[in-house]
Amino acid sequence: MFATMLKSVLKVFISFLMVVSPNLLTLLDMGEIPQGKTIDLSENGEFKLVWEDDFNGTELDRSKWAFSWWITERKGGYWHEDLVSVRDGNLVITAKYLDEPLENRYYDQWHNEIDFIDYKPGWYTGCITTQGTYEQCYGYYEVRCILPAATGMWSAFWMMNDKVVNVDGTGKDGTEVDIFESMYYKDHWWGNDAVISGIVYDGYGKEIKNASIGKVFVEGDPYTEFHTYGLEWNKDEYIFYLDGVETGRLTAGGVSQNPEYLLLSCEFAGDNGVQHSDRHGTGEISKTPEENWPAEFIVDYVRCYQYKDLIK
Ligand SMILES: [Ca+2]
Ligand SMILES: [Ca+2]
Repeated sequence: MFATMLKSVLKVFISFLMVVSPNLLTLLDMGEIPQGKTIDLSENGEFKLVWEDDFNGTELDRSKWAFSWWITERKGGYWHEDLVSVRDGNLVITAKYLDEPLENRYYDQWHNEIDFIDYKPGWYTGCITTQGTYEQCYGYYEVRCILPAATGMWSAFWMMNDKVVNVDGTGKDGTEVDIFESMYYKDHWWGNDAVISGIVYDGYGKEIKNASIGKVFVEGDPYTEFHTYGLEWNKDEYIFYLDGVETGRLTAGGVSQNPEYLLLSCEFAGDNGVQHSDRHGTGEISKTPEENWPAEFIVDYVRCYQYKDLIK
């Protein structure tokens, strides 16, 4: 009851802040699902399937995916390939606390360390990417998945290229496109059955720019049911989809005109491998209730389409 009241009061307060700051509007939008257009992936439509992984094997197909070896210690935890598996037709990225640290097999370019960073006891999960195996400019991208169910979990299907850090006042060189991010599980004070979608460009320093369509509410329970999250990307705009229906569009900064790679990841908010929610507000992870752990990000498939008229 108190939590509900607190939530209502905060919503009013946030609504007031939105008037003051348009950035908060994009960050904290609490609107309904917009009724946009429906994506047409039929043979008669404008798209052709050009790349997919249905995760039908018994291990990750390394011709399609790389483990994200370029970064090992990640925010409030560690990424490790042992937390990534394929079973029952799905990719499973597991998240859990380990008292016994795993061996770090990778040189960490992100931290410019000469030696491997020693992993410590802490929160472990994984990330896979098509960097170096599949990159594409424009098209339609879709994931079908169940989100990890625990406060503090931060799963995402997103795109990047190496020009995202290039500060030129635009996103045309490269833009981080967060097709969906799930960082507010429904136990969180303003969590619910929703994800957020948005873009980031001009790096991650003081020049960082971002835009978001805000919260997108899922009809049903994204933590126990499969839903699809999609992005249509053409030279003029990004169009986000939930279960095949448009949820919003973004054009800020100009749309990326360069190929980008895909990432599927789980993260924990924090710094230097230590979990805390201060910077991203995902909520503190708790080892209890024990039934929350291990949490699993379950992915049925990833599909990439291209506009037929862009295929030579
Ligand atoms: Ca730029
Ligand atoms: Ca599958």
